[in-house]
Amino acid sequence: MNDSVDAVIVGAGFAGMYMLHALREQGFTAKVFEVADDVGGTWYWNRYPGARCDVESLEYSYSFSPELEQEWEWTERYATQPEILRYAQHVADRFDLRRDICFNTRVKSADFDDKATRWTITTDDGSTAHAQFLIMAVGCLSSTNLPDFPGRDTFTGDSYHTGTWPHDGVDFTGKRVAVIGTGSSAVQSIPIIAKQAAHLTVFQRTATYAVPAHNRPLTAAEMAEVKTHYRELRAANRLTMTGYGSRSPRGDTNAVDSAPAEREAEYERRWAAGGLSYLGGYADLLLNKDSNDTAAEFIRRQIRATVKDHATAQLLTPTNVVGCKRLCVDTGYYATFNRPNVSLIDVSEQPIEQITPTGVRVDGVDYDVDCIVYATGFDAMTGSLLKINANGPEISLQQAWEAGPRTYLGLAIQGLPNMFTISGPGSPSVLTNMITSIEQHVEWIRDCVVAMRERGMRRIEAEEQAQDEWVDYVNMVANMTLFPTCNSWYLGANVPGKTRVFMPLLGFAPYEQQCIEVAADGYRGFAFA
Ligand code: NA7
Repeated sequence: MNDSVDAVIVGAGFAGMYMLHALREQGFTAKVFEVADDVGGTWYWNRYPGARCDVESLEYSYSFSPELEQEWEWTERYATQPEILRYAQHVADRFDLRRDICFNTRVKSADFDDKATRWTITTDDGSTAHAQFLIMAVGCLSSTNLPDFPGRDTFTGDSYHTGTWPHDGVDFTGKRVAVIGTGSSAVQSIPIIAKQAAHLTVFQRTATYAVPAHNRPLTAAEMAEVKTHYRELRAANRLTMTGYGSRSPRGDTNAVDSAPAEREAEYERRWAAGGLSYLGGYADLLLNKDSNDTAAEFIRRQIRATVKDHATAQLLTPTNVVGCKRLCVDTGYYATFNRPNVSLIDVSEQPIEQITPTGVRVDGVDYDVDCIVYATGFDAMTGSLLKINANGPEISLQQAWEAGPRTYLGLAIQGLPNMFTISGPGSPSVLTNMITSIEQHVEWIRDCVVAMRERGMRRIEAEEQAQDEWVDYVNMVANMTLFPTCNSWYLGANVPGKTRVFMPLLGFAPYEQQCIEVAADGYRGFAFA
C-alpha cells in the first residue's frame, strides 16, 4: 500500500468503510487503519451474549447503495451482532474495501506539517503514512470503561468486558457469575447468562428503564414492502429528529395536555409495538418533567407487575427521568429477576468496595463467583479520539479539549486543520440511528473535499468564533431538555474525572439542514487556504 495518500481514515467500522468508498468514488486515494483484524468496528468487538442493535435492522443499514439495500436480507426485526458483522463483511467484499485497509494496526499519533499541508500518521509498529486529510472514524462507543476497582487484578477467576468479548464466546454453564452494570449491554446479556449460570449476581448502581423489543423474524412480505419503498423510508427517516422510526411517527401533542386515559392508551400501544419509539408518544417527554413522569410511571408499573419479589422490584424501579440515560430495549430483562438463581445487589449507596481473589465485596459482604462480567460501558464519544496523539501546528487535540470537547458541527476542530471527525461530539451521533448520521457526515466531508479540489484549496480549518458559537448552541439545546438531569455517558458522567459536557446535539433533521446551509454558504465558519 502506498504510504502517501489523499486521506487517512482511522477505523474500519461503518463510518470508515463508507468514507473509504465515498472518497474512492471521487477519485481520491485513501488508506484506512484499523486495530481489529477485520471490519465492523463496534460490531466487531461487542460480541457479548444477546448483543443486538436497538434500531430495527431494515433501518440500521446503509442507504447509499440501492443495490446493496435490495440484495441484503435481514432475518429479524432487530439484528443480532453476528448478522450485523456479516453485513459489514459483505459490504467490505462487495465494494472491495479491504485492499485499502491495514488491519491489526493502531494509530498512535498524527502530526500536521503546515508547510506541506499534510498529516504524518504514525502507527504502533512505528511505520508512517502521509495524507492531506485525516478522517477520524473511530466510533462513539469503542473505548471501554473498566472501573479501577481496588483489587481488580487480584481476581483469580475469568473476567470479561462486554465491549471486548472473546471471539469464541463464553460458556457460563454451571458457573457463578457476577455482572457489574445494568446499561444496554447488561440488559441484553443478563437474561441469557442467567439461563446458563448456576448463579448470577447483578450489581446495580442505577436502575434501568427498559421497553420490550418484541423481536421476531421478519416476514418476506414485510421485507418486500420496505424494499419497494426504501427510498421513501430513508428520506422520511432523515426528516426525523433521530434518523429512524418514521414508520412510527412522533406525537406532536404534549403529554401534560392529554387526558390520563388517552395517555395510558398511547403508552400501551407503544409498549405493545415495542422498541425505542416508546418515547415518541408525545412531543414534550424529554422537555417537561411532569410529562416525563407519566411515561416513566407507566414503565415503573410494568416492572412492579413483572417482578414478584417486592424488594427486588423496588430496587429495579428507576426514579430518574426516563430517556435521560439511553432507554434500553429488552427481551425478558425484568422477568429474569424472578429466577431463583438470580440475585440483585444495590451498589448505589455502598459502592463496590473491592474485587477480591474470589469475587466482589460490597459493604463488607463477599460475593464469591467464578467469573466477572464488566458491563460498565465506554468512555463515550471522546475516549477513542483522545487516545490518538493528534497535533495541529500549535495545539494538540488533548490541549484543545482540556476543558471538554469543542467542535464546529461535530465535524472539525479549531487548531487541527484538515482533520474531520465522523459523528464527533457536537453532532447528533449517539442520539440517532448511527448509520444515518454516519452517512450524512461522510457525504458532507466528501462534498467538502471535492469542493476544495475544485477551488484549488488545500487547507481547511474551523474558525474559533464559529466553533465557540456552535458549542454554545449545542449546550443551549441540551439545556432546553431534561437530558442534563442525570449522570449519563452522554455527559461523560460515567467516567471518573471526565469533564461534564453534554456531548451529542439533539435533533438530526435540523442539524442536517444546518450542515447543508453551511456548505451552501461557501462553508461558512471555515477558513481555507
Ligand atoms: P452503559 O449504558 O454506560 O452502562 C454501563 C453500566 O455500568 C451502567 O449501569 C453503570 O451504572 C454501570 N457502572 C459503570 N461504572 C460503574 C461502577 N464503578 N460501579 C458500578 N456500576 C458501574 O454501557 P452499555 O455498554 O450497557 O451500553 C452502551 C451503549 O451501547 C448503549 O447506550 C447503547 O447505545 C449501546 P450508572 O448508570 O453509571 O450508575
